[in-house]
Amino acid sequence: KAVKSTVEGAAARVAEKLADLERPEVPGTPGSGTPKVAEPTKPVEPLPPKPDQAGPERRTATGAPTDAPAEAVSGQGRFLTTSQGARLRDSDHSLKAGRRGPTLLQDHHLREKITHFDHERIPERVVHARGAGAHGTFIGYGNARSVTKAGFLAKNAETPVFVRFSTVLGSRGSADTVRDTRGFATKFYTDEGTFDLVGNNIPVFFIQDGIKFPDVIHAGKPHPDREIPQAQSAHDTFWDFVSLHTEAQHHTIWNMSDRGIPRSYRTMEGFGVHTFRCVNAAGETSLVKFHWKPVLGVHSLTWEEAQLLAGTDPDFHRRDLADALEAGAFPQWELGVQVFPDTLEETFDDIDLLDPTKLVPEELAPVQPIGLLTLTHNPTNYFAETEQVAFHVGNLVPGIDVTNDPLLQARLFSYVDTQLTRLGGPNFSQIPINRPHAPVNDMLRDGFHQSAVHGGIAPYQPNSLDGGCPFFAGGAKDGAFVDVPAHVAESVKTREAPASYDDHYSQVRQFWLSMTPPEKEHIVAAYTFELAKCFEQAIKERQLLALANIDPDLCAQVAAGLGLPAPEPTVPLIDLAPSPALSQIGGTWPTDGRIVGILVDPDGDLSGLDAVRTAVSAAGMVPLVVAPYGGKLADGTTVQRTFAATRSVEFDAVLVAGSPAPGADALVVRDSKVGDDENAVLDPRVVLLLQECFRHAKAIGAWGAGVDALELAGVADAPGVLIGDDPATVFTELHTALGAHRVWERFGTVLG
Ligand code: HDE
Repeated sequence: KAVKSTVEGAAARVAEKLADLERPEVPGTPGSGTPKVAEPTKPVEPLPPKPDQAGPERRTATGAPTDAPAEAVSGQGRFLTTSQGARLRDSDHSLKAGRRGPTLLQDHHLREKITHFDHERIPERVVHARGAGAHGTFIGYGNARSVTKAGFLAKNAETPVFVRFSTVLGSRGSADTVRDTRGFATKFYTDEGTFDLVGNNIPVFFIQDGIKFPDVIHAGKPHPDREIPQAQSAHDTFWDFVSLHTEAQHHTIWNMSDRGIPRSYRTMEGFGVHTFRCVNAAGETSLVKFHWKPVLGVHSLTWEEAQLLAGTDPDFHRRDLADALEAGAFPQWELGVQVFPDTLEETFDDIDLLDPTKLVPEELAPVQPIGLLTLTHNPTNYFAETEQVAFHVGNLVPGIDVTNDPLLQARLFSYVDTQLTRLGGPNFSQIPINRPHAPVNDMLRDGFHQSAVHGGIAPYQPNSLDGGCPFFAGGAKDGAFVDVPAHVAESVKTREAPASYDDHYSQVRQFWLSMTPPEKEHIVAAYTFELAKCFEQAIKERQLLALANIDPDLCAQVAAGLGLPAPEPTVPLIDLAPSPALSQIGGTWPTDGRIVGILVDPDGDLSGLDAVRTAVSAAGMVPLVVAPYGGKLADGTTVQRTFAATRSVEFDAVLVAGSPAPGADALVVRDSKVGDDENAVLDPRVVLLLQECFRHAKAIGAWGAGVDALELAGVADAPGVLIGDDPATVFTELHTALGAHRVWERFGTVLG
């Protein structure tokens, strides 16, 4: 009875409240002839945008209030809260029926925490899953005006960019230094809309038509039965594909060359691969290939270094990029273009510009620099930026348009499509890293993860309700993207390729003939390694046949390594003029951010050490002091690496400092029973380190009795081994040697 009266009381109070409420006047009543709900009679302005949801005040890690930008503080606000902002007293214990449980279903905090965690992962990219990103700036030189009207290329125009480098085949957690193509994708946040240049570090591609992309990727990815090998092309299905589809041989020889194992993302070239059609302000068109030229030069690892690094530091490239940015060694690339007349044939010097398995040698069409990219900042959050960034070859700006390259045409479909699954719906361009910096006024509405609160009532065009807005731009004068009215050959529908696409070998041979002896040696070793990892005899033989069609000498060397007969070529060998620009050897380059290991005997003579460390830093490089054990040396220097925790592959060059003191048993181990110099032996970890550096053709320096160590390791007398009494002179010579990246003449003499 009591309950009943309470309910009745409440109902009465609600009725009273409702009676007090001021009711809106209803225009017309049923039957009176006027509609019950008012129709809008005049256009209304869109609703004002809602302010972004305000975050809690910012606090430092210790809880003190701070004005630091959000990305600089570890957490926000003083108290831990739920996703709804309720403060939490405990996030370590679930709510249980008594101390010994069971856990209660009603524990909403436990459920929120676990549920969110359960859904933290999104699908990794189907290709290019492993990557590293960086923010930067692009500055135009202004000299591309005659070719393209793109505003971001204007003189001194500054455009923010985000770049993502990647491998292709490996999963998100795979190693950086595998033999593979590297992605080099750049998002230019221009005033005229976002432009994405989604390129690779290799200027040609495996296939000529995008319809074969699933095939080549299925062949390169791990075998579907055992899901091995990870991030490798050294397996049967890859070589089955490329030996059957000989159009892939050009890309494959680039992968087998040193280009497949870059030293650093900072020392990679980038290529747009396809030919683009550019248009200038006068409406004149040109065909254009885009190139990125690294200011630090193009440099690679050796295959042995790459393999060791995959184990000792799988994040080698990611770390190198992040460390360089943090240290202020900002990597730079010049954007360059090769420009060709836009003819009906779409060829240049008989090279089909729409065939993505062909390049145009720089000797025939020089790369003209048109702007400078400088990377300056690491991402604040890997997932938010590097993982969620979504590139698309169709993100174009006025002045740059596509061609009919059948590979590019398929890409124009694929990139948006893949984001729908990967980023969970059609609104991925609202994710902060993908937001254009140009104003957006689209009529795309709703969908999963819609975070915009659109005003107005008429998301269609034209309309007469939302003020008739937005309007179409009146063509190019209003900065509109106008598709270039390129000629389309009148033809019949067909599933065929042009005849020029049948030449699968001439440029592969040209690449081979353009290499220097050490580069050729590396290519032979790479083919031999990869084919030796295949099991099927027929696949090895078929690939040897492809090699014979590239170059009989290349084929013979690989065949010898495999213990198989070398077949005769089945196509006439075409000798195109070699292109020296394809070789990585020659010239000297800046050494910014290179790592110099300094081996030190803690009991030895430390004089000169400090000066050398300072000189290495002053030269823009990173000195790392390596000693048998950690802690501090007698002169106060901190040991950064111990023999147990480092491997030669971490360094671009090594120095052996000073002398081991008589009787010291750290760097140089003397035979304790005999105790004389003749029986001195070197710590085996130092022997390994020095011999690896020697084999990998790195510059090695030593002064004073540090030279003993080189002698004991058997590496004292060879080109690029720099010995002297004065540490400063030794370092200067080492620095000069490092400018050439490696002591090239040592290859072939010690590697056999
Ligand atoms: Fe891609 N490629 N691709 N690709 N590609 C993707 O897009 C695709 C091709 C390249 O760091 C995917 O967002 C097709 C050539 C880079 O986020 C996908 C074809 C070149 C990246 C896709 C190609 C590239 C991708 C996977 C043949 C060099 C990484 C995830 C028609 C010019 C971008 C994604 C990043 C990524 C499709 C060929 C470069 C599936 C269908 C040629 C650098 O959309």
